Amino acid sequence: DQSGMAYSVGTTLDRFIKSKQSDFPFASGELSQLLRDIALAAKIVNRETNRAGLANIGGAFGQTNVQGEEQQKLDVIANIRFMRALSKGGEVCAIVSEEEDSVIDLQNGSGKYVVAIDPLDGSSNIDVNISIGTIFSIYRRKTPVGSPIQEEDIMQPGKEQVAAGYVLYGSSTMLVYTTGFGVNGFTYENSLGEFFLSHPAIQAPKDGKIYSINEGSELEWAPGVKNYVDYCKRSQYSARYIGSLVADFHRNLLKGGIYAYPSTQKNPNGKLRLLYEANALAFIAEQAGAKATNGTQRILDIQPETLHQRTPLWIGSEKMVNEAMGFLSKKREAV
Ligand code: P6P
Repeated sequence: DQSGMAYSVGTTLDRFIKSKQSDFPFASGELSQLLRDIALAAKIVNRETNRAGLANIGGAFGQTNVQGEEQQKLDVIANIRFMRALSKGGEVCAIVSEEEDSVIDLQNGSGKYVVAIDPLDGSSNIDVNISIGTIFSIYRRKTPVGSPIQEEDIMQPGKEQVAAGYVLYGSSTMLVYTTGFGVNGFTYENSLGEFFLSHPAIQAPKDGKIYSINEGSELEWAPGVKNYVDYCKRSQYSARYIGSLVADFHRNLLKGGIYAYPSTQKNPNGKLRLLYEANALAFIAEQAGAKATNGTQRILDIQPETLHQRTPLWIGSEKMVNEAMGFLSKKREAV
């Protein structure tokens, strides 16, 4: 934080956002409001997530949903909630969502911001009560406010992000975000309905002993990937792979570690999406002193070509990502 002022743990998200507005000398408070809108949607999705287990037997408790419809999938609900929060707020002109085939143009003549979002990643984990997450990126539109949305407003490289964050719906629900002045984590207190600053100025350990990769795909890996994973085993690292990107990323950010989703035969460009998964986490990683590449290039430098394009992702502690790149570039063979 430029003012160098330490923030007392326990301040609320609202107070924190307001206090940080001074980071943007020309801020008119729209980004602050947008962050509040996202936090509100996160609170609602958190409540729906907590109820998900019961919803499936909702009938037994007489809790059919208000429309009396068949219980929608939680990722559909999350998408509706975030889209509603983002369109109601008034600061957003366009949305790219994992759940929407094309760009949602809000026809909002005063909206300055474009949001790319994965409303609920890892939704296959919901039914088995594993942590899941929301991932979001915020950009300023390139073309004049009020003019029609153009491709250049949407296809921006990750380094153009104004803000990025994730919500982790886990043993406790956390909101972690950056506006380019460091990374701060907030923990949700259900009984008060508030996020409180719990992890100020997060800095990722430069090295770590945790590697996260789906070893079930080992036979599909390029040799460099196999050589790196063998190196992890010889180094007696711990394998931790939850199958939920936000949960794996968050643990590695705090404890030190690397998450890798390389290209495989099934997913030659990797599985994760550039616009609303890799870019947001890469911005956060770099702001926390960590690193994110696609195996050869910095994630934030990648010029997007298509809305839902996938990218291989190597993200986490700087030293671990650099070591992995050494194996991928064959500078280091398996010893
Ligand atoms: P695999 C969840 O579907 C997800 O997008 C990430 O959250 C997770 O890390 C990854 O895919 C798991 O994919 O192929 O290892 O099951």
